[in-house]
Amino acid sequence: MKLIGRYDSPFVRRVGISLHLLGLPFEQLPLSVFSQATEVRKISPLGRVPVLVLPDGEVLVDSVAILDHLDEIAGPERRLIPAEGAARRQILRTVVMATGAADKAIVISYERRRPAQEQSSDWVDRCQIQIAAALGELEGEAWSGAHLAQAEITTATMLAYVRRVEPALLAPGTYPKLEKMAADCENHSAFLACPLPT
Ligand SMILES: N[C@@H](CCC(=O)N[C@@H](CS)C(=O)NCC(=O)O)C(=O)O
Repeated sequence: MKLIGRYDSPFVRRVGISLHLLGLPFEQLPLSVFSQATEVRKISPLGRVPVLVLPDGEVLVDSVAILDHLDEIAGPERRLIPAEGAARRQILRTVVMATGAADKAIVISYERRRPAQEQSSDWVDRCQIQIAAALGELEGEAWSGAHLAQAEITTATMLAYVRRVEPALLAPGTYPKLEKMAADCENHSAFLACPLPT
C-alpha cells in the first residue's frame, strides 16, 4: 500500500499511525498538497490528502474511507472503531469532535497563508471558538490511558496539530486529561513511527 501525504496533516498522520498500529506494511509518498499539487492530483483529482493506494491500484480518498477499509482488513478483534452498537456511536462521536477541531485548525492555517490585509480576524475568532468548544467536550471524555484505538489516535493527532498552529488554545494545564492522554500516545511506537515534521 502507498500512503500519499505528509505527517504535518493530522488526517494523514492518523492514517499512518493506524497502519502502524495494525501492523499493515505501507510506503509513504510525502507529497505536499501545495508545492506538489500536480503530482497529488495525478493520483487523486481532488488534490487532497490522505490518499491510500491499495496493492491492486484501487485509490481510497479521505481518512474516513481509508480508516473504514483498514478496520475491515483488521477484522473484528483488532479494528480501531467498534463495528456496531452504542460503543461505535460513542467512539464516532469522539472522533467527529476531534476531526471537527482539526478541520477548524486547518481553516485557520489556510487563512494565515493569505496576504495579511485579506485575512479575517472574525473568521479566525469563530474557528478558535469552535476548536475550544470541541476541546472542552473532549476533555470531559473518560480517557482510560490503557487502550490505544481510533478515539485516542484521532484526538492526539488533532492536539499535536492545534499545538502547532494555535498554541495559545492549548496553554499547559487547560486540558489536563487530554494532555496526559496525548503525551502517552506520542510515546507509543506507532506515533513515534509517524513524527511531525520539524
Ligand atoms: N475530510 C478529509 C480532510 C483532509 C484534509 O483536510 N486534507 C488537507 C491536508 S490536512 C488537504 O488535503 N488540503 C488541501 C486542500 O484541501 O486543497 C479527511 O478526513 O481526509
